[in-house]
Amino acid sequence: MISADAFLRPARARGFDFYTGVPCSFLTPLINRVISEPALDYVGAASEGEAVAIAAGAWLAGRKTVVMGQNSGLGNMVNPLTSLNFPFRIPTLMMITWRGQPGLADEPQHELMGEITASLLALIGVGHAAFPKRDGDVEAALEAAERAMAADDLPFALVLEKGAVRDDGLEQPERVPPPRGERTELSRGGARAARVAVLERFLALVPEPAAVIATTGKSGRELFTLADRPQQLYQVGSMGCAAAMGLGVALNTERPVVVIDGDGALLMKLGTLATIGACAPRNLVHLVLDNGVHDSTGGQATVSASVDFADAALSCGYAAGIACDELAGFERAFAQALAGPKPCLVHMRIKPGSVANLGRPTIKPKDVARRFRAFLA
Ligand SMILES: Cc1ncc(C[n+]2csc(CCOP(=O)(O)OP(=O)(O)O)c2C)c(N)n1
Repeated sequence: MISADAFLRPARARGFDFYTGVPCSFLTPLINRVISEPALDYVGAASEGEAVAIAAGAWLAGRKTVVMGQNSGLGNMVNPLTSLNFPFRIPTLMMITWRGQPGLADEPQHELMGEITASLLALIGVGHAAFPKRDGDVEAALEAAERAMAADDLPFALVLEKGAVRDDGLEQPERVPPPRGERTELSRGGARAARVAVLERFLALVPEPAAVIATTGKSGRELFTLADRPQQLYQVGSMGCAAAMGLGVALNTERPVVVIDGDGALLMKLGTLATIGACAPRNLVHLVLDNGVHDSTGGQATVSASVDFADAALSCGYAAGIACDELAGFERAFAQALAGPKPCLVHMRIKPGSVANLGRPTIKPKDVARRFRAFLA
């Protein structure tokens, strides 16, 4: 057994000072120490997959990151680990607990994941090793993890057994909810615009220094086709993770950050609204292009017709929420979002459909990530 500081201090000396994750009782001593230590940043995520995406954003903005979670939450991480970190080659150190370790008496829900934790990590291409059990082993464990991440630019996991770290208590500030943000209603109920027309207006209005993250599917493909720029990142996979990545970026840059989301994608990870509301980055604009369907996969309806994303964002702590439709409404809404209090969500209702023979980003995700990172540096 080691103390949390015996690990966290040398990790910090190596630059690992951005932590995000979801608690597990095996992780309690480490997470509590991270939260209690003012020199370390910690973002409590709504899900472990969200944490992976937040960390990816923080890495793009130059941080060395650690994702913490239960092996049960490894299931939640599989999507971003395989379709975000892998194609974009984004490393992060992971601390994964080993509930259900064979031979350990544990709850039935951990039995299967306990058996397959190591093989699942291997299967998805995440290198892993045991979390150090003695103070004297910490440096070597960190060195090996850093070497592995430098070799393949991929995440590396340290797997924590029960009782690996001593509990030293928790000091955390009380969360004071912000006053409710302001709603602006700009919807006129007129003809809905096509996504590509909105993106054209977006490109005309977005300030040069702003970093832009586009959700998976046709949003990113249309944006790329209209204008490929180094400050744009197209999330080719990891559906629902654009906002979490945007949060990770926004918390670590002074630049404006704009996330272009889809209704289907946002509904997939709605919890991220609450994480963004709680972290309250003052530079984040969350633009939701709501066509009411999964347009990229053939137009199957989402449930967004009964969802007011501006109200949802305000209920989750955003400083502003704007509802709009029509191109003129979008222009006003986006200008207000850029100039006004943030985080701000702009809910723009659009019509389904895309352009014929739409292309895909021809630049590789790995290069998109490095170009974007250089832009932010
Ligand atoms: C986890 C996951 N599930 C499903 C898909 C397949 N998929 C790709 S884009 C898409 C639709 C996204 O819908 P929305 O966010 O509303 O954007 P739109 O296509 O309408 O622009 C789906 C279901 C995926 N890429 N990843």
